[in-house]
Amino acid sequence: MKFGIELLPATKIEKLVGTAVDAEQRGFEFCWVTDHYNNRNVYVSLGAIAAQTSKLLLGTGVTNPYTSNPCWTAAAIASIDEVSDGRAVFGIGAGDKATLAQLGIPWTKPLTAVKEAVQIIRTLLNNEKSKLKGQVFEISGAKFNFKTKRSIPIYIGAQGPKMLKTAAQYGEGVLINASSPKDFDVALPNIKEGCEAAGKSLSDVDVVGYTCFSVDDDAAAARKEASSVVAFIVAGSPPPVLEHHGIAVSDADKIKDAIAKGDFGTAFGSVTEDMINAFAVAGKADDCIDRIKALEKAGVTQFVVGSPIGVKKKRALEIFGESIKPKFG
Ligand code: F42
Repeated sequence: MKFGIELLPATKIEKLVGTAVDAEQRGFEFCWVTDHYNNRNVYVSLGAIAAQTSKLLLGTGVTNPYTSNPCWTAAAIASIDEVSDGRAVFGIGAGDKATLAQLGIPWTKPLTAVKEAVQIIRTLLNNEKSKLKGQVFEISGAKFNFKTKRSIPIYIGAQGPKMLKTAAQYGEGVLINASSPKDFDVALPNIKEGCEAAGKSLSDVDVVGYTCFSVDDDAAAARKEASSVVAFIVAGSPPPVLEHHGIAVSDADKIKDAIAKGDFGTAFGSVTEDMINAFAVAGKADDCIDRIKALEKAGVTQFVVGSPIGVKKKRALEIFGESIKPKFG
């Protein structure tokens, strides 16, 4: 099992860099920085982290094909690879419909947009000329003025069946926002289909569990900390996903309504133990180890600790380094 950490540049970049340095020392191999236009910029964050770390692989976790042209994005990740001395990994997903709507950007053909963007970006990163008359992008001969030194692995964020297949077919890795083995049981056949379409084996694809994670010395405190993130996941989950986890749609609606009204006390207070079990990896170190082992059995090859990580991030990373990582060779 490989381990990664998700960082949100909602906090000062200086603080983000501190957490990344800590994560590197605690044995994480990947650092994924999220991309939302209303947070600090993902590439500036990755560049700052690159300057203070030496081993961590640094990725966009994830960018999208819409807020910047794929050629611009390709140059941005190539620049991160240069300043980090070959440590960049590139993560892209469809982006968030509601956020893009705020920017006046229509979410046109998201699956096609990701596919075409990956094609354009890979060509440029291979120091070749990109020419594509696609359904979303029309690139009439783009080429870098500089050379990249190596091929940067491409990871695709995916939830839906078609995107999962596409991710396995066109990418070196698939980033799945899920914390329960049940979700990977559903995802894996699609990933295998994508591998078959590309003539590669499942072991060629890094299957990443991008989880809601919370560890603490006090299990109840860790689970309570996770409940605020779980509330938003439950509110945003479609009925089939809720039903798959045995969660009543009416219970989820209660949380959704409370969030819409800004009544976060009710929303977070309505999160049940079953919801936490379905949408988070939370508890003491041993609880988390058991769940990570179950995820490994279900096919996960990289485990990413995502928000909230713990009650106190610093202590959570200590627990990870001292008690969790050593259990995975
Ligand atoms: N989104 C962000 O904006 N920022 C982040 O930092 C971020 C991180 C992140 C990390 C992991 C992860 O898994 C997702 C993450 N996301 C982040 C969310 C991501 O950007 C996507 O919103 C999310 O992954 C949802 O994508 P999805 O896999 O569910 O794909 C959507 C587009 C979908 O509907 N897929 C369908 C499917 O079956 O997979 C296919 C839809 C389809 O076929 N569309 C057709 C097409 O050509 O695009 C068009 C159909 C038509 O009617 O026109």
